[in-house]
Amino acid sequence: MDARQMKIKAAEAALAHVEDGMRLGIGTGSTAEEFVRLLAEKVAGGLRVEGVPTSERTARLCVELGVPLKSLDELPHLDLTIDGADEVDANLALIKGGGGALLREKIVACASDRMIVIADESKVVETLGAFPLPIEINPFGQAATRLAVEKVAARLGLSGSMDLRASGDGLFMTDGGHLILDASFGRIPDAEALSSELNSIPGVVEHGLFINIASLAVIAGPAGARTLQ
Ligand code: ABF
Repeated sequence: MDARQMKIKAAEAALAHVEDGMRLGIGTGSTAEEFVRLLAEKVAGGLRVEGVPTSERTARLCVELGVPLKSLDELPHLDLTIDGADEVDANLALIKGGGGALLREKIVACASDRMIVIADESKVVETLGAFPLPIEINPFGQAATRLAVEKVAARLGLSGSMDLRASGDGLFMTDGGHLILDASFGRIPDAEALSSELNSIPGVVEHGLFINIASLAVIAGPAGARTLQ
């Protein structure tokens, strides 16, 4: 089974949790896009769902494939969100944001009764942090925010490089008009402490640590899909 087939397997298993009439948060990334393709087939077959996309990119794909969309303001309470991740640990703590959509992903997931993560085995880790942690920051005062993040990291014994995410000739800009600082800590032994420290920095809009948000993860490997919960 190649990487794409594993993403499809995880997406198929998550689709089994989707029921007629559900209000769905729809994630971002290549695994979430496989889910959108499968969902679109079900919609064409008569399944009635309303989706809230977590990015402009996902919104475009849903429109193209005929998945009905609403805004989160129209549907502020969702039944289920299905989204990918960059890392998943055994407690369902996640690093997300490699695709740059972490703010909307977190808002949508937290507006949902349940969040199911879809991923392949390569995303499962013992300790979060090998994947650089995306930290979404306001462009105003970005140098001061970076210093504040460095101080927090040092206090928690974390070290590593921090790079503003680039795109083409310039800086990557999120759907919300913010920048992303990718923090390569290597290991984040206490993700909960880091999360709450980052939340206390005014220039940090949001960060990619998702703790106590996911309720289930469907992990696909060469031998099939398993769940973590
Ligand atoms: C989104 O897409 C992100 O939070 C995560 O960064 C990424 C995972 O992408 P993929 O499924 O392409 O690996 O879910």
